[in-house]
Amino acid sequence: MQTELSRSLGITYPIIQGGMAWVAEHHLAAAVSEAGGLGLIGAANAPADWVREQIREAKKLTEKPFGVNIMLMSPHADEVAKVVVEEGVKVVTTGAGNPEKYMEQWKDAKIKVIPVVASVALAKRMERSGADAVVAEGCESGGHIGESTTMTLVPQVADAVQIPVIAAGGIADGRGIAAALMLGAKGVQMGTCFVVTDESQVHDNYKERILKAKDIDTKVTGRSTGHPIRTLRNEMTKKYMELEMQGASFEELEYLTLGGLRKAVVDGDVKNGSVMAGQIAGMVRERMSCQDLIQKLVRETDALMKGVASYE
Ligand code: TUI
Repeated sequence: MQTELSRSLGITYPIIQGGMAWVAEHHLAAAVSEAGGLGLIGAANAPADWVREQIREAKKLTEKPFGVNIMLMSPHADEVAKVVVEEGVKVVTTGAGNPEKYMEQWKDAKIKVIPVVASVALAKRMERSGADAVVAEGCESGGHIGESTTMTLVPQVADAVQIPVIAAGGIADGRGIAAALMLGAKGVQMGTCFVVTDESQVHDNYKERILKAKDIDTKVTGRSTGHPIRTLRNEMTKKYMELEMQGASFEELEYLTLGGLRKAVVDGDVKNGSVMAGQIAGMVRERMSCQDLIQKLVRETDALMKGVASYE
């Protein structure tokens, strides 16, 4: 399953674990990298010192490359951008914004830079700024999302840029990976299926909600505030929709989703917290180790790719 992407990143399989806020910490990232994929530490809104510590802890668990995802709306983004250079991180992905102002310092440090984009325009701009690849993330994803679906975004981004495209959003098995490769992707990024792995440190209640989710169980809050966030439906999403109808303030609405992520991940309050998950949650049915998950994904993808010459 080697592609130009896996070769350039020095990983065995072109499978990246999403840099999920509060979820993607060093145990998970190291386990994914050890299993042959690329693990990411999600810096989210965390202070730079926390990110530095996570990088150092991950290095104790794996000698393989891993990366850091920088959430560009974070008040700590500038500092975190320096920490990844100082700590010799191999790969940086970015989300929820345009990372242009950091590009030079990262390229100078020989970091592979992979912005997450939700549009062709940003993908082209990132290529011009020197990005090594882009993640084209469809709105099937959990968390902060754009407008386009994976099915429509990935081939349009693949046509628009020369650098490798990584597909994200709605992928959780070999069929999804093979489909992404057919759309022109050279790799995939997956989030929801890694949340339920043995090495993921999220509260058991969170894992159970994903494992029991049905196909239509996610909701998108914040379309009106300009910060659309996909989560599993619960009391929080119900309250959000009610408040939104009543014309609640931006701050009040934001607090409900973003402040609630910690509540769900750490405290296990999956009723009132923000249980971010993608639309593919309905298909995520089993708990297993990162090693077993990645081996299963590779087996399934291999079997499908070998049969692509047939319509049967
Ligand atoms: O970033 C994500 N997913 C996320 S981030 C998050 S935590 C959060 N905290 C505070 C505020 C908002 C979120 C939970 N989930 N995915 C990557 C992603 N990036 N999806 C969409 C985008 C995106 C959207 C618009 C990237 C760039 C963009 O426009 C940038 C520009 O300036 O043109």
